[in-house]
Amino acid sequence: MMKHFFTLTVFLIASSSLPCSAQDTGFPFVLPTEKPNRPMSAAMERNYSAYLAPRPENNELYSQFKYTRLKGFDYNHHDGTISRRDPSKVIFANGKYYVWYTHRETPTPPKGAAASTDTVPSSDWDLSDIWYATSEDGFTWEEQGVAVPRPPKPNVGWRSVSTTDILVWKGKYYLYYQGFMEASGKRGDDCPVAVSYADSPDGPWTPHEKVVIPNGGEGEWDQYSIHDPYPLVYQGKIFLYYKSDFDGDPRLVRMQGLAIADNPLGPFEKSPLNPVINSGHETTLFPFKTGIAALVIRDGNEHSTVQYAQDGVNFEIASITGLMPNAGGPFVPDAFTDTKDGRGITWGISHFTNATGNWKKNHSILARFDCDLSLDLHDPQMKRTGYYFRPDIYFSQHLSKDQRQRITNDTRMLRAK
Ligand code: AAL
Repeated sequence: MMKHFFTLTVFLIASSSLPCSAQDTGFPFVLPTEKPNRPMSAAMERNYSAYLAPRPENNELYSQFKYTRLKGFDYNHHDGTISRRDPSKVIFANGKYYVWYTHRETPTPPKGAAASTDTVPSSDWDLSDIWYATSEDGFTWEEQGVAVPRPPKPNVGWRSVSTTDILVWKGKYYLYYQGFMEASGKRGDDCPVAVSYADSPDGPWTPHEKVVIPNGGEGEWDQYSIHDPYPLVYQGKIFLYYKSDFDGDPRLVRMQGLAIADNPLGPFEKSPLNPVINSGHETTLFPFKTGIAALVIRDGNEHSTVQYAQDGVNFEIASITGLMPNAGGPFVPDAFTDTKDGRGITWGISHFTNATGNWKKNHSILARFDCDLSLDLHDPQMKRTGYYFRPDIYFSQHLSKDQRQRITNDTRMLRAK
């Protein structure tokens, strides 16, 4: 008898401590648009605290991505001798769109560091120059030719200039790019960042001939590579995000850092909080509301996410998505306006590496991506969460021989018990 009285007492005390709403019913059938006043699990707390909306279709920083083949670029029948990759952000000037990118045109496809020569590339971005193209509609492009050629030895980038991005600052144009002083892969994908400038997006471009974003000090995360320079204008300064590969081959870790300057030619001061993004590969960012948003792709714990930093430094996951653009160079109308009301993005140019799936003809192609990461667009077709892939796509991601052998051994051990 006492046991039942005790249980009833505990239940009444416990019940009385719950808000009255939770006493009566379970979680409501109609998903509340605002955080409900009731005890919730960690997952439901997160659903209301971590994302801009409790469901993805209303989350301005969630989107699917759609891809379109571009017209106007010739790839020598995809034999690996011409490659275009790592596009810049897209800008609109003189009544048309502009994009800059790594252009490799070599007698052979890449052959690796050991076999590389003055004419044989080690990697897909070795022995490259920065070219550019223009477009009336963002789908059909007209290649204009070289913007920044490799400079003569010993200037920074004499071996290869690649992976560029554009900054427009006080009416002048600046192209930041990786400057290789040896064939990529000789020691690692090691390079600093250099810059050239012009009065017009059509050039002529003047090289600054100094390293503008230096490698880190010995033993520091970015001691060897400063990749994917990505400048935005934010808080009245140049916020240049970049990626570095560290922890050493073949277990490379890729994270993203930030360097800030008042002048496009530097000095740039690296954030003491670097790395500021703990995952990702190439850098793709844009002003959003009062902060900065980032597409975080491919590598690291938080790959396949869109992230947001209210201060441009401390990034949090804003959504989880898929099939993200590799090396995305979005069209960001307010990339350089020092906006306090970033409107987001709806399209850009990205790349596909090893475009034919044949490493012996390795080369990359540019492509267009579209999305709805914009406060000024509401496209429900971009806000779906499901993708349909035919079964053969799944079967193409098959077990390796070692995995099959491990499974065979496991079954054999089970049978032997
Ligand atoms: C890209 C970028 C940088 C690297 C190589 C070419 O995805 O991260 O540019 O150096 O790969």
